[in-house]
Amino acid sequence: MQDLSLLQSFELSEILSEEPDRCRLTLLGTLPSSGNTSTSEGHPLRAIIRIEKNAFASEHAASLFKDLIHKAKVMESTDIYTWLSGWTSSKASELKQPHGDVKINVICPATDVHVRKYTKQEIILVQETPELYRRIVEPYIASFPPERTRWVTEILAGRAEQGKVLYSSSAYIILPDMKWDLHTTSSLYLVAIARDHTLRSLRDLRGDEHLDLLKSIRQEAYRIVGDKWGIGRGGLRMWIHYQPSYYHFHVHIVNVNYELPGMGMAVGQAHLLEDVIALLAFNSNVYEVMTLTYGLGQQHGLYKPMKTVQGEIDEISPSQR
Ligand code: M7G
Repeated sequence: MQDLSLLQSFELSEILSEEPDRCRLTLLGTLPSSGNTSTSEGHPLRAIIRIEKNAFASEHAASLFKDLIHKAKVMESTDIYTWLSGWTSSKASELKQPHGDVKINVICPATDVHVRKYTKQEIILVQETPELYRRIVEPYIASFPPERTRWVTEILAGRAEQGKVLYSSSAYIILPDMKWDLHTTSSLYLVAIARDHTLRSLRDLRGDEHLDLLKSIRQEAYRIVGDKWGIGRGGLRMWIHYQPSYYHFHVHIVNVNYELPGMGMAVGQAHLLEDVIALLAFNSNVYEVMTLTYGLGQQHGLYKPMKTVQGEIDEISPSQR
């Protein structure tokens, strides 16, 4: 089909597929017949149209960023993190839209840990026994300065993102995650943050102490997304990362149909809240005694120590293990 004027007469009837993670929309509709075929003459023809955004060209990265930032609006800013909505188009009509078509995240000043986290890298799978947790992971967590989670303290103390808080109690807070553009329901992404700062990760969860907290987060998350976005039970995927980037306990609350790129939803890394609740109900100390298997990027602070011990473990013959 060479005739662009025919394409301009596209009549949309249905959105077949919305894939925000791939920046892709697939549409069903009709196009007028070009009159070339005897069978279709006069009748509109059924047509599928797929629109996909191209990847950014890295060779123009600096000018691309400057151009985008020129038209961007700050969505939120907490501690060293700022996220903005930007417009790739310069058309006045599009600039008037309340939401841009790109999201820009800024971390400044960025630490080495941030640089390593965002560097593309190979991963290996490691097995963390309770003993390795105590010997390697706990000291690693303790080595982070308090500034690492200052964004959490700012939110919990009521000094940041307060206009966006969806739920707050003496035990936790629910608000939109920095990853969300705040309006695309198909990529809805919220985060529940516990107030108890001694609760660092999945490893610290105990059934007798934390089941009420986890069940309450599950209940309120369903209530909020049901009331506000019309998403019913079964429409949410809630998970806990191990290892997380930030060792202050939080739960990811995401539209179940959204496929997060990268490691965010990988097996081993993301533990379903439902499964965590079931396991803790079965055995209150399960995360104290369990061996946890997860992927670690080459740049991760735990990569070298865990790879070294993993090598030592692999050298022991199975009969000695
Ligand atoms: P994580 O499992 O520790 O690490 O999750 P990840 O970033 O590798 O997923 C922390 C979650 O908190 C992520 O989903 C972040 O996008 C989110 N997050 C991080 N920061 C710094 C902020 C922030 O300042 N505000 C909000 N609302 N969310 C944040």
